[in-house]
Amino acid sequence: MKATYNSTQVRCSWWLPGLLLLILLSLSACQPVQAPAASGIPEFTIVVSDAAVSAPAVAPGGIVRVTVKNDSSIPMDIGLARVLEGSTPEEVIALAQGGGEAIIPLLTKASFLPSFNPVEPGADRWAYIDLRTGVFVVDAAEHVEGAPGAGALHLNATFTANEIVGTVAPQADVTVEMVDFAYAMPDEIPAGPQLWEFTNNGDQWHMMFVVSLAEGAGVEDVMAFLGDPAAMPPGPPPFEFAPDAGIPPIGVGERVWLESSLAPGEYLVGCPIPDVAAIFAGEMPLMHMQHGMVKMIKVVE
Ligand SMILES: [Cu+2]
Repeated sequence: MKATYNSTQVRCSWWLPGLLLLILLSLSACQPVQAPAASGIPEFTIVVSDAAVSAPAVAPGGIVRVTVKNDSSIPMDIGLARVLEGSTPEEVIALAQGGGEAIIPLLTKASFLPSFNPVEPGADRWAYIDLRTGVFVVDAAEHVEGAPGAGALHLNATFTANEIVGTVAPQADVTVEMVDFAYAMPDEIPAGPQLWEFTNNGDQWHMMFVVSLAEGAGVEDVMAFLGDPAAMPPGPPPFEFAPDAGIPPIGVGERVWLESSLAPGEYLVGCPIPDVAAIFAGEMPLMHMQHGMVKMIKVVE
């Protein structure tokens, strides 16, 4: 797969801005909302300092609550990934430092779990994650607006989950099933803090951004903007990101719960990730949104 990617690198270069943009989108997703831990769910904390990431060497497997705490002096982008069968944490760590262009090779070696972009100094963020069992990498780097550059300092930790300990799923308020290429989810969502359960049942990684449309703008305007921002007429973007909503990219088979809060109104949700199957086949990829992974939802009091 990597060889295919290399041979199509030039042809794929046009979608890189879109890919970089989706990382930017992931940065605005999922701001924290405080909530007490549900009972019966094991939990552990990952702490990032200026010099190191500390995580338990062995974490409880199954469904766990993971808290990521930033004890460093700068805002940090902190993400988790599952190391795929046949790959090593060292390979994943090396690729994670490669910036936007290493993302496609990285996808063949790691399955993304939630990332928190950024975690402010002194702050913490959390998610429920179905770790199942496996080997995991934590990656922390100084927060950047937009795509991460190659060569920035990354701090890493590796942990394993050998045994299913967490067998209780938190009670979700909103369930979102992500497939290639659609969201199965309610059309109407209650306003205020809600626990969203995201499951990736597709064959590709997926994400969800949540935006409110500018007056008179439609889904075509959002797709045109994401596809090629430079080709858009001057003026503000045709949409505005909803704070505290959506999910950054997660890998195939992953299941994650995040709490977020939306004000009443109408929102567009969508997945701007390029069609990786097309990339691996050496074809021009469309965004998942262009394949239909986009939807209007209504948030009601
Ligand atoms: Cu998608």
